[in-house]
Amino acid sequence: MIRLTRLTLREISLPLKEPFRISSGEVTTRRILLVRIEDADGYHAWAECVAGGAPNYSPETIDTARLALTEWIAPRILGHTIASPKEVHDTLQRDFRGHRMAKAVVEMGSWAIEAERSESSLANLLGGDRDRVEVGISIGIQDNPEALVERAAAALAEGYRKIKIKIRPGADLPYLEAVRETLGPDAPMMADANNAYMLADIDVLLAIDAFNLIMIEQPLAWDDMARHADLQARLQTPVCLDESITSLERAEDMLTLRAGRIINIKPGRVGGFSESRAIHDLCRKSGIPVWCGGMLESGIGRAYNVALASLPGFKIPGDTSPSARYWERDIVDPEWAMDADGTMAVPRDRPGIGVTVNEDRIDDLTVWSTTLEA
Ligand code: OSB
Ligand code: MG
Repeated sequence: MIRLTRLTLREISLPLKEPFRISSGEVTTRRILLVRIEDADGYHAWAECVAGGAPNYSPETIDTARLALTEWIAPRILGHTIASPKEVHDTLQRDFRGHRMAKAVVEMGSWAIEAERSESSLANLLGGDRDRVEVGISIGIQDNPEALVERAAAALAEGYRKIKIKIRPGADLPYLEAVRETLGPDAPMMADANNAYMLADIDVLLAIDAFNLIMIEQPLAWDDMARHADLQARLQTPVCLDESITSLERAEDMLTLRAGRIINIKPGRVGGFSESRAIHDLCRKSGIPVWCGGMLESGIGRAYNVALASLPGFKIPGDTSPSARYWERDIVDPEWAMDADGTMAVPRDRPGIGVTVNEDRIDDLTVWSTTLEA
């Protein structure tokens, strides 16, 4: 039984070590919405909403999430006795369209509360069965192929098990070619286009096929399925869907239409852990590998991603890079670290999210804060 009594919403501003550019936009300083969730018995958990400052990845933003949390999510949840985190999910879906990132922060936070209450690690509570997860890196669009090669080679040398390269028209073939040439034919490379192409760009997409990538992530429109099916039929390289998979039903559609062969699961994008696990289970049954994506999370959001990535169907290294890849100083202790073999420890021996939240540092970074109570 869970009875949440207080949600404290805070926006913090955390500068990235270097700007992160994708085909649809650039982030220099990450605006991050954190939520501190408290229950009637005095347990609490911090959770992170993955929405960004602008609607270039999904229609949601920090500001729409604040509105949804304040107006619709908090009133449905606060003060109500709820049997399980899954019931939080169901309660938030009923006659309530969209706003999945805003819903996810409360749904995932309620899993963390449940973990605290049962003195279980989040990973164990979710059904994770690994002590370490394999880590990949997502490298933003660079000014020229040489700059990209330098970063990709450094990442491979650091031990990363998957090198994801952001691409867009004008920063694709020569960039991928240069990296493949330097890293060698067996280096684990993939590309992520964040919707930058159309079917009319088929010649470029067919040329990308020659680079022997593990996958190409979301080449076409953010909400498309049918055209991805058309494209997948013409490509050797597996298509991986990210933006298009907003629910279990969309994952089913991908399977039915053969619109892709791999799914990037971001729990925030699909409304939380209940839906993430359902997608994971479906994919496992269907022989579709999944991996855990990232949204430039702070150490709090990263804790949730690492816990999810410890589930058995997560067969491909995730975008769960260590804290130091993003921030001068993270907001959790210890910071997330990667070993030289490109793996990260899953904190399965600690109850809750597995790291200590540095509340003083959060105070220093806070832009605004508001408390909602039952
Ligand atoms: O498409 O996976 C994406 C970051 C922001 C928005 C979308 C994406 C990304 C990344 C970064 O690729 C992954 C990470 O957190 O390192
Ligand atoms: Mg992506």
